[in-house]
Amino acid sequence: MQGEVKTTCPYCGVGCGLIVSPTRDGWAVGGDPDHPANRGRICSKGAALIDTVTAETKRDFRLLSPEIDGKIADWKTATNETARRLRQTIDQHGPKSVAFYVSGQLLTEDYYVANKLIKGFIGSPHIDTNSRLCMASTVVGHKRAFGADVVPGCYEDLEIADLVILTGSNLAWCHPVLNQRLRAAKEKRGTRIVVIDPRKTASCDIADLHLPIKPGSDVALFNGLLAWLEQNGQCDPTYLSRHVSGYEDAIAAARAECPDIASTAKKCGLDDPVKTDQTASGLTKLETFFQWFAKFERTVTVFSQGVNQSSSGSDKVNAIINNHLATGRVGKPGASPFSVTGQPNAMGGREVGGLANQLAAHMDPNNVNDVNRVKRFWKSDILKAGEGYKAVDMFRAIETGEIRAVWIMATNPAVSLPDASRVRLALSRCPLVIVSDTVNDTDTLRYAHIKLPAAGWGEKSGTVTNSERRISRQRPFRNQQGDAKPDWWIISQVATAMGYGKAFKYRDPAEIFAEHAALSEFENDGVRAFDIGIWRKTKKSAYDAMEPFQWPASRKHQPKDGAHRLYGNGIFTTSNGRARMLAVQHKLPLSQTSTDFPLIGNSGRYRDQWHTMTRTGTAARLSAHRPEPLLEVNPVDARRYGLCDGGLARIKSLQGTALMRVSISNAQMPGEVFMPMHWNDVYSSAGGIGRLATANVDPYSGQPETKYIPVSIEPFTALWQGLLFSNAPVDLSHLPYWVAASGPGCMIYEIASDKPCLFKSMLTAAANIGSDNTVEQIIEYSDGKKGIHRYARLVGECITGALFVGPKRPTLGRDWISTLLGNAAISTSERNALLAGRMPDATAVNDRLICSCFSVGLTAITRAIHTQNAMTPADIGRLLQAGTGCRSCLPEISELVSNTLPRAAE
Ligand SMILES: Nc1nc2c(c(=O)[nH]1)N[C@H]1C(S)=C(S)[C@@H](COP(=O)(O)OP(=O)(O)OC[C@H]3O[C@@H](n4cnc5c(=O)[nH]c(N)nc54)[C@H](O)[C@@H]3O)O[C@H]1N2
Ligand SMILES: Nc1nc2c(c(=O)[nH]1)N[C@H]1C(S)=C(S)[C@@H](COP(=O)(O)OP(=O)(O)OC[C@H]3O[C@@H](n4cnc5c(=O)[nH]c(N)nc54)[C@H](O)[C@@H]3O)O[C@H]1N2
Ligand code: SF4
Ligand SMILES: [Mo]
Repeated sequence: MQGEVKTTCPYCGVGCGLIVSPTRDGWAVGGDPDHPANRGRICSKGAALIDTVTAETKRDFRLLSPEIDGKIADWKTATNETARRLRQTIDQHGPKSVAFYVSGQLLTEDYYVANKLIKGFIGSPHIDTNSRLCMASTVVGHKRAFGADVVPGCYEDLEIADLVILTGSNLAWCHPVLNQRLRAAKEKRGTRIVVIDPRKTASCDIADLHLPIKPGSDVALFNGLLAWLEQNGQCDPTYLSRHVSGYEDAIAAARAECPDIASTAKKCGLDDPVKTDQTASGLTKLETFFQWFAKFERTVTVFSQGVNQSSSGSDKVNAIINNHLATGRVGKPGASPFSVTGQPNAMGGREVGGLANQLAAHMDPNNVNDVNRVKRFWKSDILKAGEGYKAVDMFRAIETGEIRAVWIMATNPAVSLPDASRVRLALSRCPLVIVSDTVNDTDTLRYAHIKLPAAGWGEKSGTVTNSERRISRQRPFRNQQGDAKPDWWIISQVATAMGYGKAFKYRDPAEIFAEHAALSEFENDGVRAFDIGIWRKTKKSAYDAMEPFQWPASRKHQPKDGAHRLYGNGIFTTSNGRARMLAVQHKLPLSQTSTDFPLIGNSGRYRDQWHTMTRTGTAARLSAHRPEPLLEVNPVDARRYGLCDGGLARIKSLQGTALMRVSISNAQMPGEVFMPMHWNDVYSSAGGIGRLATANVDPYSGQPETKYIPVSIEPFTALWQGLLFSNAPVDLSHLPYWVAASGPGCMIYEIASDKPCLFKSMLTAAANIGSDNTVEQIIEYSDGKKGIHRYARLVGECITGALFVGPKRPTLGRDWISTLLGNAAISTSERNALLAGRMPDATAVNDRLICSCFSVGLTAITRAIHTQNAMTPADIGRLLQAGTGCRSCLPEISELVSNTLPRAAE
């Protein structure tokens, strides 16, 4: 299509700049050395972007045409019919019967247009976004403390700080390039790093201190810190008197709750002998943490979902910010509270006002002046004051029939919302479900009456804002697949078909960005922090040439090169210019364990999967890192509940059940288990945890408590287990356990059941992918006594399926077999090796992928440690190259060399 293209990664909120260059048979991707977020760095997900792009096209993962009630339609019919059904709903049930549920993965331009259509023209306040599950508590915390939703710091702060605290953040896996920057800074200048997380994560690899607090106890910890700072004369009275209000109340609350270190330790579960081992200085870990906070002026506290996804999420955010305000450490070089955002455009969504309690461009839906201003700007005669339903309530209103039409864009709520069974029930009852997505099968799409194919990364054009307020361009480098169209185009066409054409006459995203910029400076006069007015008249050519910049970017405040901070002068966005400290109190999580559900279920992310796997699940090298969802459990609990490593376990909560492979690990504290958030009905029989999670929410932010799910666990005894390889879809719905993963040449299914099964039928039932006149043949080997069965399905000389069954989980060369299925023909020796269950080359057995850049697995690394005396990650790098590419696997390699890596099930 064209030469080198500079664009931005579509995954995490680090917002790395990438360069995509054409190659003979596709494209190559690398980090952009000029982009300030990453300066050429990249992580395992970013590096595998081309794999996902290629896989999704090759293997028919994409949604290529609009569909109405299961029938393919052209765009004119689809947009007209969408408009007609929305209009009919509005006519019969009023505008508030319509809702949009959108996403931090939309580009700013898409987001702006969706927000404008529903609020300004349909006249419904009900638009909310998956950021409700993600950043909503931080938005509340920022507004309460600073008067606006502003991240004061920038990435450079992590490099120049003396102390970096990661609380509720697994930076090594979730913001890997920021973690690389932090690691490099530590190597250079010895930055102290503290991790506050109930479990030991990959981020602990470079930490000096890990505080495994009791889940949900962050407010007590930071209240304890505040009380201690005050008692020890470590607060900054000058800063407080000039720039902060609420200090006395906040201190009183903190002191009442946590008068000393001992009481704080008790509240946070750090009085447990297992957790309190003293540091070299003879102090307890908690004392050490407090002393470091007092000592290092340059302190950054990074926080993420361990803080936000809680019924006290907003208070946790303010408890953190309180300590930074008390010590005058906000927006100064190397000193700030720092919320790292999750999605590529979580920030952009907050800027356009995509949350139900936002209006647009940092304006308030409850402020009549703001509403009138936006009304004038949009030339809307229907925009009204008032908030819409937040995500959980929105789906409740769908369930009751109050909302009768929902348009879901770029999110998969049937998986990611808590109490997912109830969300599915709501969707199944909703008279009109419209879903815009890039792929052709998601749990949510299965409920759609109208499916609209969206152009994906690499095809669409627009902007995203990263965690440090930096706006960058995503640029296209390939043609749109099938009939797929950019989201802004789809929304504008529907708006036009509904009769609002005048307000949605956009020809390209540059026009939308210019309008968004104009609204941000409209009657602003410095009142609203978000102002990118210098772009208000931008033309396509300037937009296309846009370099990454941080906001604000207004006539008063021109962005400069380099890092930019806000509030460093102590003047905040509140009416009196003072920041606010808040009196907050530790509250127990709303979800509570009980005798029926005695364990705390924690949930979160894996290094190489992205959310509900619709994209990362298509790439073999990303799937190989963790091919199955693991229930991570402490050895004590494993014994108590009769679980064994590598076995299967049933997990139950008040809401639902799940089935996962067990991984026994000391990284988990007794009484707590960890589960990944990624699996769903497309990739597993029962690996989704949305069905387990409670829909308890923070009272201020409405953010669900997905990090604290009371559960019970019990062994699931399988009669047999198997590995199934197939390059045609297989219906496994009769099995209690199956998990699908993409292999190099086909899909690989882990299967198991407590009942006998007709094994051969699983292969024959798969759609025949040979041409009509090719004979399909099943070759087999069985040892009935041992319960071992092996089958291969051949079409001509090609192998199209294989199945291995035994009483235990077969440990086979997944990659080797999967590659065979991708090949044109197999040799006799390969055929014999398959039936004998023998791999021709033991090194091809990639039991668990550690380094995805150089395809190095656990076995090879372990062997290098034992036989080649590798002592450090650098040794492993020299011997195997592992860990020398994107470096995302360094934490795991260093765990392996120190021989403490919890062995995940093979
Ligand atoms: N690989 C990968 N990277 C991603 C994503 C992905 O899907 N995959 N998603 C992106 C998105 S949208 C987001 S929001 C971010 C999320 O990034 P993170 O927030 O870093 O990721 P999580 O794994 O959800 O949770 C972080 C940690 O919170 C801990 N935690 C649980 N309860 C508590 C508690 O009560 N207190 C404290 N202090 N910690 C607790 C968990 O043990 C977990 O290790 O990641 C982004 N990056
Ligand atoms: N238990 C538990 N639940 C959680 C979390 C947790 O930690 N634990 N984390 C929460 C958090 S922080 C988040 S952010 C959410 C994420 O949850 P979701 O937003 O539901 O997850 P995704 O898989 O990213 O869904 C994005 C969808 O958009 C599609 N898509 C991709 N690009 C485009 C595009 O350009 N246009 C359109 N129209 N569609 C596109 C993808 O194919 C996919 O179906 O999950 C939340 N749920
Ligand atoms: S850290 Fe990785 S996933 Fe995040 S933006 Fe950078 S390359 Fe993408
Ligand atoms: Mo998120």
